[in-house]
Parts: sequence; C-alpha cells; structure tokens
Amino acid sequence: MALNFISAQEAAEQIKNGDSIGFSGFTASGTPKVVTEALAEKAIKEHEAGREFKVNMFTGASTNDHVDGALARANAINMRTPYQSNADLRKRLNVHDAHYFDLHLSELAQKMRYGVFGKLNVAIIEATDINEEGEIVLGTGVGISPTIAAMADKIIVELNDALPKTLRGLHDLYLPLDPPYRREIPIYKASDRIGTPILKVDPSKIIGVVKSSAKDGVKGFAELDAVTMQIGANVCNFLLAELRAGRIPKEFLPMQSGVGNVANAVLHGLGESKEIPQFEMYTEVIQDSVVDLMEMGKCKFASTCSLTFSDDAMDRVFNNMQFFQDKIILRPGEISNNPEIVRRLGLITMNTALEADIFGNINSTHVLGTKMMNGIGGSGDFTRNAYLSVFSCPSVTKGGLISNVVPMVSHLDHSEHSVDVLITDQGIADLRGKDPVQRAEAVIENCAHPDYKQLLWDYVKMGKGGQTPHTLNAALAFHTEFAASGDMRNTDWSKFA
Ligand code: 0RQ
Repeated sequence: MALNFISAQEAAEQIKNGDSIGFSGFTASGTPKVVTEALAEKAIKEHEAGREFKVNMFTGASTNDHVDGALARANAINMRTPYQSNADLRKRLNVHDAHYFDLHLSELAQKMRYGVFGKLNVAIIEATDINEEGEIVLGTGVGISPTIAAMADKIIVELNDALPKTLRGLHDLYLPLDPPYRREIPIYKASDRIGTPILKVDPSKIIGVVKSSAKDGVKGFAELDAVTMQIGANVCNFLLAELRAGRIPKEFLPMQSGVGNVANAVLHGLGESKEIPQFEMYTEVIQDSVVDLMEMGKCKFASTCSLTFSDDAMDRVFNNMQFFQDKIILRPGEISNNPEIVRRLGLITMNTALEADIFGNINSTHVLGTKMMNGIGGSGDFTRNAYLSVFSCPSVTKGGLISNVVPMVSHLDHSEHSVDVLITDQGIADLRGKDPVQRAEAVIENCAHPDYKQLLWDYVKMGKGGQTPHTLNAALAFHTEFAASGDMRNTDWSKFA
C-alpha cells in the first residue's frame, strides 16, 4: 500500500471531539510537532461555532509547546496524563479546565493495554523513516509509542526530515507480556538489547503521513549559579565518600538522573572528578551533559527513553553518529523506568524535590500543597526501587521567603521509606539507618538554611512525643504563614503551644 501523504489540516480533520489520542515521544524529544497545531486551530473554530471540542491525551512524559501548549491555549484538552511541564497547560489544569492526573510513567502503557482508560482512537507518531509495510524508525524519544501503535484505531505519522536516517538502530523496542503471563525482562546490564530497532505497525491503520521539518527545540541550560553548583558539588562529594567507603562498588553503579539545572550540575561535577570511574546510565532522559561525558569517556553507555538535547548538542550527536551509535539505547518508558530492572541493576537515582520535610518525606509536584507544578514523572519509578536514592533542592526559594525544608510536606510524593539521602546547597543528610528524630537532626543541621534552623528545631521540641514528634495543628504552619504574610520566617510557634 503506497504511503498517503496528507496535510496537517487533513490529519486534524480526522480527529473528533472526545477522541483519545496517544502521542509518541518523551519530553519534547520524539514528540509530534505539526498535526496538533492544526488540531488546536480546528478546536478554536469549533468553539467559535458554539460546539464542544476537547480530546483526551496520553503521552510518554512532558511534550512540547506544539502539543501541550497549543492545545491548552485552545482549551482543547479534556483529560491529560501522565506528566506535563507546560506553563499554559499548568494554568488550565490548576483551574480544572483540563482534567489532569499524574502517574508513575512506567505504569501508563500497561494500564492502557488493560483498558483502564478506555479505547484509543488515534496515535500520532513522529518518525525518522517509514516504509509501505508500516515499518517505522522512531525519532529521538520513545515513550508509549509501541503500545499506542498497537492499540489505536488510526495512526497518523509525522515524518520529520530534520531527523537523520542514522537514528536507525538506536531504538530497542520491547513490549512485555502482561500479567499473568509476564516473564522477567531480560536486561542484566544497561547496554543489553532485547527488542527490535523498528516499530512495526499495521499499515492499514495509517490514515496519513504528514511531513514536518521542525527540530525538538529543547532549550540549552542556564549558566550554573552558586546554589546549583554547590548542590552539584555536594552530590559528587557524597557519591565519592560512598565509593571510598565501599558502599558503592569500585565498578560504580548505573545512574539515573532527573532533568534540570541541578541534574546537569551533578553530572558536570562527576565528569570533573578524577576519582569517579567510568559509569553507565540507566535513565529516562539524557541531557547535554551526557554528550560531554561520553565525549570525554566518562560515561560509557546510556540507556534512556529520550535524547533531551538542545539543538546544538543534538547536532553534535547527529554529526558523529558513528561514535554515539553503540553508546546509546532508546527504550520505551515502561522499560527505561521499569521497577524490576531499576532494582536489579542497583541504580543510584538523583531527583529533585520542591520541598522536603525534616523526617525525609518529599513533595516534588505541588507548590505549597495545592498547585500542580509538573507531576511525579519517573521520579517514583526510580526512587522507590533504587539502591541509593538521592533527592536534592535548594534550601530556600523566592529569596528566602520559602524554606524548602519544612516540618511536614504539604503534599507527599516520595515517602521517608524511599528516600535515602537529602542534599541541599547547605549540605548532606544521610537518612539511612536513622529513626525519625535522628533524621530530623540530620536534615535540620545539614540541609536547612540558617534562617530556618532554629524555627525547625523549635518545632521538633514542641512535639509531645511519639515516634514521629509532629504537632498536628502546627505541622503546616510554614505554609499557612506564607499564605498570610508572604514569609515563612514569620512563623510563630507560640500560637500553637
Ligand atoms: O518557580 O518558576 O517561579 O521560578 O518552583 O523550581 O528550583 O527552578 O526547580 O526547575 O529544577 O524543578 C521538582 C518541579 C523542580 C522538577 C521540580 C518554585 C521555584 C520555581 C521551579 P519559578 P526550580 P526545577 C525526570 C524525573 C518531578 C518529576 C521528576 C519536577 C519553580 O524537578 O517536576 O523528577 N520533578 N521527573 O521558585 C513553592 C517551594 C518551591 C517552589 C521551588 N518549596 N514552594 N515554590 N519552587 N520550590 C524527568 C521526567 O520525569 C520526564
């Protein structure tokens, strides 16, 4: 069957109000770029004509502005899962214009296959290459592509000529059998290949191929500031101490690292350190710093779900595919984030908190307890199953008006049971083997900003006993004080005595 090239508008015309759509990609990488812009225009016209037009959206992780941004601005999103990081969508979901639930990324594909979220009408898949037999070479991110390609009634392919044909061979696509038939996923080291490099879809489901030329458009990193650099240095020093103590074997262990400036600073620090041996990554996202680490020979292999590189770093990789080809594997999110493999490989995981409490609980998602920032993403998949789970964040934010170390987190994503170490610009709190009061001491002394240390100690001392000495009517006083006066430092415990 010959490929049917259509315009983005023609593709959008095939999508109906209420449809459920699955998208390829993970972060901006490998995510479609043109059909959703046309879909957003269609939604706006439908709304102007007084008709309802909203769709349900399933993705690997966050997307790009062409997807979440355009559709959020058009108010065309009914349901959205599992993760987003777009400012316009954030506004919509915090007022319930869009019904968003964040979900551990590794769980989405299987839940979709079991039918938890109903039928999938359309899959929109970015491709580097496609042939008439329905063999697709995916782009720079995989996400839930194998599952949505198998489930959707119709498939729209965005064939992107900005992607080099040499991407062929980088992907390793594997769909596990669903329970009760699942066997072990046979990955025993980060570089094991277990699947196929090509996504095979039923060609009769492909309703059209839309041409595109847009790059992923991932932004480069801000210059590292003093706080970020200090956090990065603290994480490196901690890992070095663990290595010297033999708690990390001399061969090192594979690492997962979240996204953002802190993660970038940590990886940069590891690259600088002579004592850290060559290491592998088993992670969901690799950023620019990993390109540097590979070029300098420090990172010998990365298994990931996406290449979240700035355009400059992507060009460096695309222009030197011979070098990178055998150092990177791109896997589906349900494999890159798979708890079984994370536990088997003994990962060191490094993720970011919005706030941590003195007992080691982490809030990564809800600003001041109510407003969704992004979502839990893959942080729970990795943290809960890690050999060594590290969380980091600055000790304060908004110039010190907010302490990121609080008596009790205002929303819980990662509990004290899953968090081994907390690291801020102030220092390192190793929480392993400590009871709640010992953890509180480590967190307050080592991680809290000096402006907040006494307040936090006074909170602990106010407790009337129990294993975890909370004072329940005061536990969220930092947050209520910020709401009242705009400065957590004004918290007055005498009100609660
Ligand atoms: O506000 O935007 O107004 O400046 O929150 O904070 O310090 O810039 O942090 O960009 O590294 O993101 C946890 C959100 C951190 C991210 C989170 C305010 C602060 C700023 C952002 P502004 P920073 P980052 C891999 C694994 C969950 C998913 C995950 C995340 C804004 O890392 O989404 O880990 N993690 N996935 O001022 C109120 C506080 C605050 C606060 C910070 N305590 N109270 N506001 N802010 N702390 C990736 C994937 O899963 C794909």
